[in-house]
Amino acid sequence: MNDGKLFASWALLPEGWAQDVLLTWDAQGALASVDTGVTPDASVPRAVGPILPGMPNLHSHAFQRGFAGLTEYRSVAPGDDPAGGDSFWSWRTLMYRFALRLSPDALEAIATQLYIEMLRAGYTSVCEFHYVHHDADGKPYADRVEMSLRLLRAAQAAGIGMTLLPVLYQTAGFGDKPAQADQRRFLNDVDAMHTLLERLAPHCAAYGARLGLAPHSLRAVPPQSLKHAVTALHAVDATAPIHIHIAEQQKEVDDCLAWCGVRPVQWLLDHMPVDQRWCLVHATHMDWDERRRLAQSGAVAGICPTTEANLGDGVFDAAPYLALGGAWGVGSDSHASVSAAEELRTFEYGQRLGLQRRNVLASERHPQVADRLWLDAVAGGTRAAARNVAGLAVGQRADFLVLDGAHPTLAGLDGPRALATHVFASHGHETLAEVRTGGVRRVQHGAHPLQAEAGRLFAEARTRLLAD
Ligand code: NGQ
Ligand code: ZN
Repeated sequence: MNDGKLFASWALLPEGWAQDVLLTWDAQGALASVDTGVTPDASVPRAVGPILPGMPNLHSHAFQRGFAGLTEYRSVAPGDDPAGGDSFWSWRTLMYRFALRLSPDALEAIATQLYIEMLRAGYTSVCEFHYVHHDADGKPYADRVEMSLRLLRAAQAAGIGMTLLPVLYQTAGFGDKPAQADQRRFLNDVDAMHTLLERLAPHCAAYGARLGLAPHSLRAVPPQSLKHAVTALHAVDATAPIHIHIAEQQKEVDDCLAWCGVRPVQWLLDHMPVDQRWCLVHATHMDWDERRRLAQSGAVAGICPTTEANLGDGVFDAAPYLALGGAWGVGSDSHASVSAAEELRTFEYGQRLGLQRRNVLASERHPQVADRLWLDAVAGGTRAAARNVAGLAVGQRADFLVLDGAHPTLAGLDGPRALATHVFASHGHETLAEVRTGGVRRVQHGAHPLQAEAGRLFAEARTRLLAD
């Protein structure tokens, strides 16, 4: 039986901090009650510190964890002017080299390690934007769902909630530019994608995962395919989430303008029924009108601050978007960093550096900037994940974190100050005592029961990949 209860002096509910909170959850791992102002009897377990809702990670390419940290050297993309220096595009060339060597076993080892790291860092669900579908020659595996199943297994082993987003990838650039040889593992036509979705639906149901679709980008999916793929997805599940990379690089915006005369976010809003089911990953480069329309659409802006910094993408201009009520959440994307707190901190710091101000994303309702960031990112991440993970409310999954109130960094602080310190002034994850998904304790005293074994398999897999 999986039902349980936990009392905490402080808990961050969707509407804000509450005191003396008793959570109870049922045998299926859903919250059955959230009561405040409670005086618990002695038999009720007490949390060692404030409780936070678990953070959904809205954007992950799990395999990229396998070479995180290994592209931080000078390398110029073919065709690039060496004087221009390294760029997103030269990084991508290195990333493709790694993707070409990946085996199913390596993917499972890397993803298992990564998902354990995510849990230890405060993420309780992940949206996996999965595009390495085929073998190294670009031929489908005997079972087309091979690589997808490895990701589902990794998520189950770690105990993280999963939204699986198989990626549709067809072209190397706007205007039907033929795919490059080093993109061969990613390619499917819309019929093959429809079949993949139909095959994956029962697997996802069996693993308790949500299935969606990710047309990779406007660069990689021509308009007709985009429309047909969304129709195919809706035949499988009319409410399924749709994620797309949209405007990460200035070159992408320029190429889109050259192709159709309008910018990528504008093109998408003009041609597709963008609503709450959509997540626009890296909506970095938007003009005022795009920003206003995206905020009004209900779609989620998928922001990946540490990856966007690492790849030199640009800064998402957050203050006006948030002022318009735009939905957003965070993803660890390339996994240069895996930490919910660090993504939020980096997001706020990008604004501070740009505007030469402090606490840019605090609001009248949430003067503590960490409260605002955490609650917004849970709400937007939940919409992107399309699972019941909207925080500490009845009917939602019992996905939550317990801060370590006994740690010197947090000792003696109330809930709001403890969260602010966790986000802005803790070193790594040592201020996280416990992480639960569906009520089950996955991380205790910062440790996951599988971490030693998973770490060993990860290191072995990476050594083999680098040797080949
Ligand atoms: C990806 N990653 O699909 O892994 C992309 C790079 C591309 C990021 N955009 C490839 N961070 O966009 O073409
Ligand atoms: Zn991505």
